[in-house]
Amino acid sequence: MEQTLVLIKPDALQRGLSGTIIARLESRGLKLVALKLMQVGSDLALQHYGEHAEKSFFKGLVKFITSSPIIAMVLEGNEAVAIVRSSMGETNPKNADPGTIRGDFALDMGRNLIHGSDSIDSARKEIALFFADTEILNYQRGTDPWITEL
Ligand code: IDP
Ligand code: MG
Repeated sequence: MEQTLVLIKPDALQRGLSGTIIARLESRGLKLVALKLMQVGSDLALQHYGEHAEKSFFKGLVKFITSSPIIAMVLEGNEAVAIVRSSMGETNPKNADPGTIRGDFALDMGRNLIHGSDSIDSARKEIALFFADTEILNYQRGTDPWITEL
């Protein structure tokens, strides 16, 4: 089953929105298979956001993600990568549809609350950056057949 990395960014924790964000993804049917509260250090931030190293906003992005704790989690489900991206909404909250997390709770590109992997390949790499294999659990929920047609 497909897995994706989600980060609840510092702004979301500071604003008390982590429970709301987890609830939205969990109630969509995605299964939580790993979760931790953590402080991102600069090494991890540079690795995670390395693709943006040349961008003008990179320095601010690294400063922001290391500024206060985050919640990292792995979510599992059919097409989990695309499902999370659609629940997140567009990167710029101005363009994010109402009903999405960014569209309902964010205003600013640099304070857009949530990260979700953008492809299966980046999900695999990002999950390995944030979690050891032993931290990712494999379990069944009684509701699984009511969420996914097997
Ligand atoms: P994504 O989070 O929707 O995948 P990316 O393009 O991967 O968006 O950018 C990573 C993060 O960098 C964004 O979530 C946002 O916080 C920040 N970011 C992207 N573009 C800008 C910008 O133009 N100004 C400020 N921050 C930006
Ligand atoms: Mg991205």
